[in-house]
Amino acid sequence: MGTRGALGQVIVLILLAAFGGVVGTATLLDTSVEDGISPGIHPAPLSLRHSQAAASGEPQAITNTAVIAVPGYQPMSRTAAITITQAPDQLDLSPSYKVVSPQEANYGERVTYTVVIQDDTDPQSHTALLANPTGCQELLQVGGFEGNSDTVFAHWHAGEPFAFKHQSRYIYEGSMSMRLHASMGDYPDCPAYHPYLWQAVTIPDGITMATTMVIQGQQLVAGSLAPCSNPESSEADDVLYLQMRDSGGNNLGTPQEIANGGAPTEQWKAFELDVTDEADLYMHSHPGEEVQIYFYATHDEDFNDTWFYLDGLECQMCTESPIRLTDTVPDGLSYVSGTLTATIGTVTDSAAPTLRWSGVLSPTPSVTVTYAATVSTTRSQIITNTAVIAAPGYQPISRTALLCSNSYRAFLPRVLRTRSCDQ
Ligand SMILES: [Ca+2]
Ligand SMILES: [Ca+2]
Ligand SMILES: [Ca+2]
Repeated sequence: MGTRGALGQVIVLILLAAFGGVVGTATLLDTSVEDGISPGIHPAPLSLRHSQAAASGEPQAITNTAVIAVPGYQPMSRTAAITITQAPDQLDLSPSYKVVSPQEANYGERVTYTVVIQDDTDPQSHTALLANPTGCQELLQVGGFEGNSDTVFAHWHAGEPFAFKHQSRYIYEGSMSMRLHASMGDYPDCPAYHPYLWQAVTIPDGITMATTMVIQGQQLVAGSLAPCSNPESSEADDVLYLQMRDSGGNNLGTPQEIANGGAPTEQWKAFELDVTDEADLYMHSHPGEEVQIYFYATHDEDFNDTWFYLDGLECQMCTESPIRLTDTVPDGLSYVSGTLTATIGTVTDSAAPTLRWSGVLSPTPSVTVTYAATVSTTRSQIITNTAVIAAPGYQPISRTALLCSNSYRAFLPRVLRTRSCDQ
């Protein structure tokens, strides 16, 4: 799109849409030097995340506006409209197969089964599927700190006394945000503060697997205005962290740094932290219970002090629909305990001889599942071993491997036995 802009030059703004948080590009084509921007193309990288949950196959219009600000001129905006069509949920698992090695074995001998589940869905559909995991939920309450203190602190716990403030000096959205004081307190004692801010969120029931948990928001770093602090100070010694904790306040994993006082820009900056690993084990063993999203700031108790501001906090938990494999080891074979493995996803053999795998085939489009069995029959027979692959909304498919057991007992002409085992 091209427009003659208020700055007197032709400005062309190109917005390339991208799925799933892939970085797109906004480009300025500027033909004038009068505004202080040299002529040419000025790429401005930006990240676009298609997070709306459009129905499958339904076009969805998205308008994206860029604001161009040049010193001495009125800011101007240019808009690009794109339409994203959520790809139909297509899975093509037809290349999946199952094999056994060796294909002939006698009583007591060990064989290895391999099931490869392969998705041949075209990559474009795959990307769109990735961008719209099923079942995302926002877990935080009043993440923008709007409302009066009673509303905010009905959900948030903050401390220690005087080390935080629900305030409006800096706001990213709405009229309020939260401040944590990595600083000394007031005269005459100038106590060292240890500020914290946390909210407990409940893990939804039914969370099984392929779950992601991401905490994002806006942070701003500024020098402390406390009377004990050195004026305009702030320093990298002062650090704002996020720590996941269990419902009893015990740490889950290690803290992640959000910001430090080394660059007191007084500008809001977005942050995004993946806490899936920290929360994952706990979530699976404690469905329906709480975890604490715990922010805290440290400082080195000198008088170069930093105040951290937080706003627009979100905690998104997303669950993708897994694909499931069920493989029951048939009579005549005995599963070798502990041999079930998979290259991705989760396996369980607790219900052996029924073996299970589940996981998501994105971005990796295939998984290899293997296990070992020993021949437990003394009969000469063809043992048919079938795996069933199921995905939500699809007809299950099955894949079979044939094993010829105790073939030396088959007093049949070899040509017949061979034909039977190779069919
Ligand atoms: Ca706010
Ligand atoms: Ca210091
Ligand atoms: Ca300090």
